[in-house]
Amino acid sequence: MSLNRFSLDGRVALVTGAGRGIGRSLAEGFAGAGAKVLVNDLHPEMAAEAADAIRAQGGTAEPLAFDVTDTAAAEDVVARVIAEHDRIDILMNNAGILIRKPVESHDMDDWNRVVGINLSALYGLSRAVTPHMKQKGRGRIINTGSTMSVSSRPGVISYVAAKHGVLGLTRGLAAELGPHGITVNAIGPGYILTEMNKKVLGTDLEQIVIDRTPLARWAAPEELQGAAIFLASDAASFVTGQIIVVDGGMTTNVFLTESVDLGVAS
Ligand code: NAP
Ligand code: GCO
Repeated sequence: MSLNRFSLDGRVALVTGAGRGIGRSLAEGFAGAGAKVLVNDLHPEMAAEAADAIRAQGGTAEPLAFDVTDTAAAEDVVARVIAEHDRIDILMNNAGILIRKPVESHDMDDWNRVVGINLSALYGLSRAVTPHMKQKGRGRIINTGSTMSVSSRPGVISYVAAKHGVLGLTRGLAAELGPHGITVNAIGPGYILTEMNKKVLGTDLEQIVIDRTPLARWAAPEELQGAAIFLASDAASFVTGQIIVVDGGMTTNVFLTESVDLGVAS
């Protein structure tokens, strides 16, 4: 075993939604830790560009474009990966979307689309890799949740429900797959500067997030790499069924950060 328990040398990792944003950053992080990364995205050109960028930095990566909600395609991809690489050590279920609408206009199409991508697809891909990981006696499944896995806010009801579901999926799979040497965990990003939040930057929400976050800022996608690499590595060999919330302290903070000196005896 490597002296560096955080190393991913020799591991094969599939990262979904990795054409940009958090997923791309996680793919880069896994590659930097030594993994061969299969870069998934809905868009072939985005997957290819992200994989090219990882190789240009000396990492090992190849694109693997498919729609994570297409269970048959996902199962076919996993079978091809195992046939070609004889292993898939890490499944990083990251792809996700968000719809911001009040309940009265947040219709069932919205609900089904968000739950399909943010929750059902994670189950489909986890099912696809489980037989192989069981045969190997080891595996890492990491799900991208959110602060909305452990809290909520108005206007994103399908997202809150799906992300709470991600936590339940994580815990349920951890319970069932643990005896087979497979750990299942989640990361819960806070407010991250990605395309998903492009529409809220410049609105009141941008400052509200800062005011509610003890670290008083939004985060960069690469600030999620550490938690994901840890969970993917031997360093987390006895960690399963957990969520690592990476939110600058937001979900532990009941006061506006600017009021931090209120009620403190001077
Ligand atoms: P992003 O910038 O929108 O990137 C997500 C990527 O996934 C996009 O390239 C997207 O393609 C792709 N994707 C969407 N549907 C897909 C599908 N069916 N199959 C394959 N790929 C698909 O989002 P992000 O901010 O990086 O978020 C990534 C994950 O982190 C999501 O699960 C999100 O819920 C979660 N998260 C984000 C934040 C945040 O503040 N950004 C915080 C907490 C959790 P399209 O361009 O077609 O959508
Ligand atoms: C929003 C944001 C959040 C983040 C994230 C917070 O509109 O509130 O997009 O939902 O994406 O989920 O953890």
